[in-house]
Amino acid sequence: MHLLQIGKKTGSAKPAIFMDCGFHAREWIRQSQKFGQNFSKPWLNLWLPWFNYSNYDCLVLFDRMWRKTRSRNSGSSCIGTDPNRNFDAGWCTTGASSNPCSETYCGSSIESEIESKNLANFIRSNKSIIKSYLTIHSYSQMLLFPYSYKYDLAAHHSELLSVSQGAIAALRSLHGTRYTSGPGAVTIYPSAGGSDDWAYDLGVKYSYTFELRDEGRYGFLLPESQIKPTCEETMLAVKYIANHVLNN
Ligand code: ING
Ligand code: ZN
Repeated sequence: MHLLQIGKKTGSAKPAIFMDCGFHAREWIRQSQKFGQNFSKPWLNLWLPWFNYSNYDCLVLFDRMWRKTRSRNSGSSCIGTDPNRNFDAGWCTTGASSNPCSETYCGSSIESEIESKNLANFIRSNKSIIKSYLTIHSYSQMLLFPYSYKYDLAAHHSELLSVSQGAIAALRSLHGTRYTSGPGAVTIYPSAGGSDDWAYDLGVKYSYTFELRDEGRYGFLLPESQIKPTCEETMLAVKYIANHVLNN
């Protein structure tokens, strides 16, 4: 797995923002963001653009709508685990399945997938500088924050909500794209084992999941003409969050 570091690590330890794209193979739109775009910034950007890269060959040849990892499951002929059900956040209690054939299979254990384990290990070992965790999915036009695995409000709920509202207003200002924001459990659906909830409980306060365009007309098969506008508008929301992180 390749991680890009944009910006220099300095003695004064700049705050870092960790972003990943490509948890779920079929959500192609999210790794189209341009590398390094406008990122000569006072923060360090840690970017994992292809979380689930082993899938792309497979997708082109075999199944464009594949979601999970490609690992084998013992005792089953079904392949893969949902990496966003594989983290230590109420693992496999709600909105996840213990059936290896399910699209939301939580895996044989927490961090059973090499992709989840690598990401969790990296964030754990750089926890002191990572102030924000942003994970990019599609689709639904939502900006989600903890919790998804339970209905309890996060300790920083009001701040996370107001930052999300500022971010989606910035996003909308460019092309008029309307997002909704709120805790995952009530805004999209309850589901356990997600990376944003895990990062938040670890202590990364500004932990958000983006669900990019669209709202379902094209879904995962977003037309090429929407790639650039999606990237541009999303960048405004990311910058809004980054500025808040820097000033807090
Ligand atoms: N959506 C996310 C999913 O994994 C989500 C929504 C966010 C779930 C945060 C849990 C935690 O289902 C997509 N499109 O994958
Ligand atoms: Zn996803």
